[in-house]
Amino acid sequence: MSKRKKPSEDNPNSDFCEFLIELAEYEKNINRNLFKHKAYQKAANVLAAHPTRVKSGKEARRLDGIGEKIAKKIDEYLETGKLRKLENIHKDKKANVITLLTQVSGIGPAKAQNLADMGIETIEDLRKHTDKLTHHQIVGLKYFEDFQKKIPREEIEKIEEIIEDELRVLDADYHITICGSYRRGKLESGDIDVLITHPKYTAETHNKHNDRLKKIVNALEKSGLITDTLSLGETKFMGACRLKSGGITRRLDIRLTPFDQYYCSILYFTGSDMFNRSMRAHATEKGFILNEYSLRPLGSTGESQKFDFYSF
Ligand code: 8GT
Ligand code: MN
Ligand code: MN
Repeated sequence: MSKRKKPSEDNPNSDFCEFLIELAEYEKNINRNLFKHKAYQKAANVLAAHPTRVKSGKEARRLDGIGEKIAKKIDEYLETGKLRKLENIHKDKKANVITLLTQVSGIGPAKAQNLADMGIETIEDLRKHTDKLTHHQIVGLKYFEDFQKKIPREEIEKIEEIIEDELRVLDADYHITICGSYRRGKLESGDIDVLITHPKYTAETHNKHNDRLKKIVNALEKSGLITDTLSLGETKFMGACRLKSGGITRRLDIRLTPFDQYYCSILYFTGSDMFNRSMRAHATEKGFILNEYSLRPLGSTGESQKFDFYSF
């Protein structure tokens, strides 16, 4: 997962989106106000999807998710070309340090604050204090520069091919779908999100399959694709991979999901986060519950998975 999201290129409101995303990151990482974080993020998304240039705060207010305060910021930006609030944040040394530290994979806002309080100000400082870091954070730091770089689609296609080839050796029946921003058609991604299932692996037989993902990860390590593991559970792998020809180490997420939940998992793992939120709200309005496992009528027990393919 990359920690910074930029608006798409063909967006007439991209400058608004940029400052809203920056404010959203500030609320998440420094203020730790998730409510405000989501509000700014939603406003950025709404503006990113708006086909024409917004000419005033008043016009922006007519859009869903843009209230008085954000409308005022749009006016201030249109009038002065900048935002006082952001200017002040840029001058705040501690805020800059925390923003930098949260760019390291595995370092969240609380840990970043903690490290900043200890006087750690740069990536260099951090490299001298790895004793204060978890395994995940140490690997994140090791590949800090690489993980900042976006991954072109063609590289993801190559990685997909290798995963397919390696898994076919294990078992011909594996299904693989690359999700995340790649599945949303982006030309570049922050990481590679791989979803895997197998017809014999179902929600009911889950217990009998608890070493399946480990075997998959082992095979991909042996092939030389996976270089590091950040965390590995029965259904979720987070780590790093590298093409032999590529040279840049990439973040790799793998989920193993039961066959009978595959389509809801694909939907969930494709995102975006914001799209998932609005899709879940839409399902609720229609009397359904949608999550990464199933789509089922509101009030049903959840024991039955028979609604999984309900609308696919
Ligand atoms: P990217 O190009 O920056 O990687 O963009 P992305 O592919 O949209 O983001 P991602 O962080 O890789 O997440 C892909 C999808 O996985 C998200 O849309 C979200 O629905 C789902 N997801 C999880 N776990 C988590 C999590 O811990 N954080 C986030 N942000 N998303 C998660 O399954
Ligand atoms: Mn991811
Ligand atoms: Mn991703």
